[in-house]
Amino acid sequence: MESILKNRPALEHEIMQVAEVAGYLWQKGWAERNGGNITVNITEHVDDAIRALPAISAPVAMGVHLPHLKGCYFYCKGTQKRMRDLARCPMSNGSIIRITDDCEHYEIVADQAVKPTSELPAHLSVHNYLLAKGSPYRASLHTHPIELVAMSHSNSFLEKDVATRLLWSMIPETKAFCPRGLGIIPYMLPGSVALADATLKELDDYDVVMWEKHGVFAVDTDIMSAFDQVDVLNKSAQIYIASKSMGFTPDGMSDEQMAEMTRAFNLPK
Ligand code: 2HA
Ligand code: ZN
Repeated sequence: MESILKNRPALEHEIMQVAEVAGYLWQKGWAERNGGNITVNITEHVDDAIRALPAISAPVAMGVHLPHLKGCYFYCKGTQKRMRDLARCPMSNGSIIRITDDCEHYEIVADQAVKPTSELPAHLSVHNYLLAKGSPYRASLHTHPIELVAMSHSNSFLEKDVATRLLWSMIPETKAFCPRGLGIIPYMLPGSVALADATLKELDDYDVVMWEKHGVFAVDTDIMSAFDQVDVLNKSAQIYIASKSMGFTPDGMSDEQMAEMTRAFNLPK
C-alpha cells in the first residue's frame, strides 16, 4: 500500500519533524522503552482524497465527547511503540486517525492499523481545549526529561512558580524561549482522568507542565517548538544540578538581570 505521505510534501514534512523529535527524545535518554507520547493535529494538511479514505479500523470510543474535534485528523504515536523506532519509521510506529462526526469515536485511516497511544483521550482532550480557545497550538508532547523529573522529587520545587523562577535564572535563554514557565501538577496516576483534567487547567497558564515524579506535558504550534520549550527548561535543570554536583548552589541571575532581560526581549513578567 502506498503511504499517505506520498505526493503530500507538507504532511510529510510534519511527520518527519515528529520523527526527528522522537530521535532526540531517545538520544537524550528521555524515552526509555515506550515512554512518552506525541500527537499532532494535521487537519490543515488534509485534502479531499484523505477525507474519502475508508477507515482501516473499527471506530473506537474515546470515552469523552470532544465537539471541537469533529472531522479533525491527528498523527498519533502507537501504543507500546518506541520513540527510537518511530524516529526511523514514523508510519509503522504511529498512525493517522480521524474523529468521527459524533465527536466520540476515532478511526484509523493510514498507513497501517497501529493502535494509538493509551493516553489518547488525554491528548485529544487537550487538542479539543486548544481549538475551543482559538489557540494556534497543534502539537502535544509527553516525555520523561531526566533532570526536570529529578527536581520534581523535592517538595521545595513544587510550590507555584518556584521551579519556574529558578530555571529562568540559570541562563537568559530559558525565559526567552519558555516565557510562560513550568506548571506543576501533583502526582496522579498516569492515564487517569484526574491527571488529564488537571493538565487542561494548568495549560491555561503554562505551555509546559510537570507531572510530579513522572514527566512533562508540553504544547506548541508544532512538535519541534514543543520539544524546544522542554529542552531549554531541562538545560537549566542540568545547569542547576551541575552546580550542585560541583558542591555549591548556583546564584542564578539576579532580579535586576532578569528584569533587564524581560524588558529587552519584551517578555511577559
Ligand atoms: O505512553 O510515558 O505516561 C508512555 C508514557 C505514559
Ligand atoms: Zn510517561
